[in-house]
Order: sequence, then structure tokens, then C-alpha cells
Amino acid sequence: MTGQLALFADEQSSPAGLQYVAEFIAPDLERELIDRVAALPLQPFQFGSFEGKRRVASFGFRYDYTLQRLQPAEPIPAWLAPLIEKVEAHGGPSTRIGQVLCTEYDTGVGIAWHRDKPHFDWIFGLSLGASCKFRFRRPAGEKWQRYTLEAAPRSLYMISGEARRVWEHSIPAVEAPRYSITFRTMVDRKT
Ligand SMILES: O=C(O)CCC(=O)C(=O)O
Repeated sequence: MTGQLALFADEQSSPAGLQYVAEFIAPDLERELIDRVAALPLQPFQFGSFEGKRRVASFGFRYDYTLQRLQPAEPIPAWLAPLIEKVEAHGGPSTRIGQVLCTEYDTGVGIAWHRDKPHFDWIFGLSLGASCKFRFRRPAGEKWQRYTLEAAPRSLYMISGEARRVWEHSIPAVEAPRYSITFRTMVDRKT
């Protein structure tokens, strides 16, 4: 393989610790979940004094950017219980979801590069509605190594290991409304 091809192949390899499951839920459940999330008292994402365009509702815990710490949030609603059970089964025997974030991205809205707060460990994301380009990047010398996952509706991604600790992720502006439900385990509290 030439140097250029080798570089290309390397840039395309997926982050270690990233898993993707297509059709994690059925279309009927997707529609029900979109209705459930859209009916929540969603609030614009607060980043200190800045407001993001995506609208969110946190359960279990929420990270307060002004206080820079985790705060208790509303209890996780009962309608999420069967889904949490399925996500925990996917994660393995010691997986315990402690926090849930429901997000609505209107057309043209995305999320900037970030890594989730260190209070959280594994991250599972269920995509609803429009698909999105779920981008990853990590420093490689003076450049970025990049990987893009096409997150289809009804799919689940799981981010652990290097994909969680080393790589950042972001979503460029979506082309149609997208919803996501993010399930997070707590550091030291997977069991
Ligand atoms: O919508 C998603 O799937 C990603 C959400 C996310 O990265 C976050 O809220 O930190």
C-alpha cells in the first residue's frame, strides 16, 4: 500500500470502543419515542450564559455548566424503563444507566465538538427521526484523524474505551428534525 493509501485507510478506521447497532428498535417504537420526547418540557441547552439551539431534557443527573458540577435531575421516567433494560443488556451484565438525556435537533441544528463530562462513563445513543453524520476526531500530530459514522434512525451507538476517552465527537447541522436519547453510565457506578 502506498503511503497515501495507508494514510487514507488509517483515517477511515473506526475508533476503538465504538459500536454501532442498526435497527436497535422497531419503527413503531421509534414513532412512540419521538412523540414522548417531543412532549417533554424540552429547554434550550444551557452552556453557562450561552444557549444552544438544540433542546434537551435530563433525567437522573444533569451537568450544570455554571456551577461546573453534576446536579440531581428529575427521576428517569417509567416509559424509558424497557428501553434502558435493552440498552443495559447490550452493554453487558454490569451496565447500569444512571443518566438519560433527551435531545431535539431541529433542521439546521447540530452539536459542536466535545467529549462528554468525565462523571459519565459509557455512552449509548439512540437515534430517532432524521439520520445524521456522527463525526469523531482525535489529534494526530498537527492534524486530526477523523471518522464519520452515519447514524441511521432507530440505531444505537455505544461509545467506550478510546472512542470515549480520546476522541471528540460532533454532529453537523441536520437536514431534517432528529431526536436522540442518550443513556450514560456513571463513572465507578456501572454496577
Ligand atoms: O444526539 C446525539 O446522538 C449526541 C448527543 C451528544 O453528543 C451530547 O449531548 O453530548
